[in-house]
Amino acid sequence: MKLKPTLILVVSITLFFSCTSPDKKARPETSTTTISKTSPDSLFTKYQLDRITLPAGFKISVFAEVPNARSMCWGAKGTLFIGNRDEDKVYAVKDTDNDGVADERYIISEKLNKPNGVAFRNGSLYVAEINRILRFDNIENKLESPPAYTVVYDKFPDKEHHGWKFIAFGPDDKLYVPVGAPCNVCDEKDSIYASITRMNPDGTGLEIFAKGIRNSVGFAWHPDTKEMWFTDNGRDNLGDDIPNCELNHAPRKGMHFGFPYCHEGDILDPEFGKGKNCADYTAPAQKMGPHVAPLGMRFYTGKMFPAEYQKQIFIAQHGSWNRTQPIGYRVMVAKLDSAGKVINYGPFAMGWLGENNKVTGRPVDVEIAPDGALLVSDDSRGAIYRISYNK
Ligand SMILES: [Ca+2]
Repeated sequence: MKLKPTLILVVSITLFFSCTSPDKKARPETSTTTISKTSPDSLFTKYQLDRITLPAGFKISVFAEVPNARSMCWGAKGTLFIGNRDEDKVYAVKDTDNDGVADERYIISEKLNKPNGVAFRNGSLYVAEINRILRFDNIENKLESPPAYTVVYDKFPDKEHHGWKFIAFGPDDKLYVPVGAPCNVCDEKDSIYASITRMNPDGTGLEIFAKGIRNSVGFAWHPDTKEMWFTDNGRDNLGDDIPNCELNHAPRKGMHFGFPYCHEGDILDPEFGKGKNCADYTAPAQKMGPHVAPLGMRFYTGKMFPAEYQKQIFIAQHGSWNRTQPIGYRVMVAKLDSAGKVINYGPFAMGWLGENNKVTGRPVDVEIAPDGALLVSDDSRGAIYRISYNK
């Protein structure tokens, strides 16, 4: 491990209210901070990364400290953007000297409503709150003095239950936005619930892409087929061992993945499944284990990892909150064959759930860094880890 000191420079910005056009909102009133210097070794110790087990040749380190780090996306100029769920900010970090440790950190916006999702397109950062999509233009040239945001869309439901959103642009240049079920299990009349929607980048043309999805907090498109894959969190209160959380494959618009009628492809819901048939819905491509809480996922397209990981799916599992024996708290890999079937599903990074069920971290999202390292966000510790490979 390199012993270069880390310079975490937190840039101070103070911005003032400005009112321009009807869809331009107040600038963030962001203020101040600190400059701290922490060595990679002491960060490794602070986050107890000695507990983490990885396949041979891989190692883990701390890339950045970011409070309540949730979903991540890269800008075009090497900026990593990070959303919040339990806090109200959107952050950006940069590793300007390419040593695998972020050395600049910025607050892009604050006082937002669970800004969990971030996506980047043509120089603009898109942020998903509970009921709105916001856009920050030319953002990488304005990190120290972020612009006011433009409201792209503000008609999503305002219910908080499963209301925080992962977002991403698809190969069709549409912004994909999930709308979770506002409950543990329910059959809402408004068909926008329990769906993944998509819209044009300007907020027009909203349509439902897929239905029957309880709460997806992560999706990505296969680099060759351009088909969508997504994670979905199974319902609670059917016991410790059912239903499984799901990895799903949605190659076309209009598919229904079962919720709330059928869970994990083969379990009818005791209440909402009456008179239904699981064969009428699309079963998961992979059952991921009960209550594991799969969130972010990405296809590996970097150059750093061994060939066996190329175009395979890394999946962050946040971990169970109500299972007798906790499960999850790890990064998994699902491997696909050339026909797109999952042929292997197993652990990649483990150890955040330790002896006596001691939890030292909760993976939320994964992202491939420009150098091919795998970043893992952890909202519980406020950190982003970097998993790298050396032969
Ligand atoms: Ca650096």
